[in-house]
Amino acid sequence: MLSEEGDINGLSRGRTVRFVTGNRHKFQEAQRILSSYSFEIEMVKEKTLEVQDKDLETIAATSVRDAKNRVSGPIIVEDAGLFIESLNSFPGPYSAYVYETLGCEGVLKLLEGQEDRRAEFRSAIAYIDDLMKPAVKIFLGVATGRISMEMRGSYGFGFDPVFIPEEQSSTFGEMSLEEKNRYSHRAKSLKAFASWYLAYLRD
Ligand code: ITT
Repeated sequence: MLSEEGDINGLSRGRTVRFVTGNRHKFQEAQRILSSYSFEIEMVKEKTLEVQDKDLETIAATSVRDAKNRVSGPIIVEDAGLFIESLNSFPGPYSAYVYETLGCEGVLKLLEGQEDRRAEFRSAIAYIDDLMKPAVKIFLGVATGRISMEMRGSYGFGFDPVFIPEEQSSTFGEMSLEEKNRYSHRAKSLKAFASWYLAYLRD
């Protein structure tokens, strides 16, 4: 049974999930996406351990286990990245570093003269709570699309100004939060998480 506070028999599953992230844009997107589900999310602003690995799932799982040492209750972390087809999926798991060093301009330069501009954003959400520890649940979301010819738009963050989702002509950078959430990798992984979580709470 859920108590007023949402805990189940005083255990750690409950109506508030903590999103451990250093990125407030991610949190704002998540808040909007999850607003139609009957649980709250709260941002815990903290950088989590990010191991080097080719799989976002592994990185997210390691991060959430690390975060669990400091944050109580049900928590999620997300690892995301931009995978560019003609660059053999680069920058992928190195997206944060590549964004900091080369930025959107650098990615456009790498693709100069390249006709194949296919790319995808991927998101891996990892969930853990005190009951599940050390087990972790992972939820994936992918947004396919292409890299634009130039930077467009000032909404969002990271590579948003150069990513055009499939069948659209605007970049994520030109889209409002609501619009981006219709197509984004993060919306897909978070919705998969939210559906599972509601069923898990009912169990
Ligand atoms: P955390 O604290 O949650 O780890 P972060 O910004 O370091 O935040 P990630 O490692 O998951 O996040 O993301 C890697 C980079 O990929 C991120 O810094 C962006 O440059 C880019 N990225 C991920 N999702 C994006 C999105 O929805 N739009 C634009 N760029 C994105």
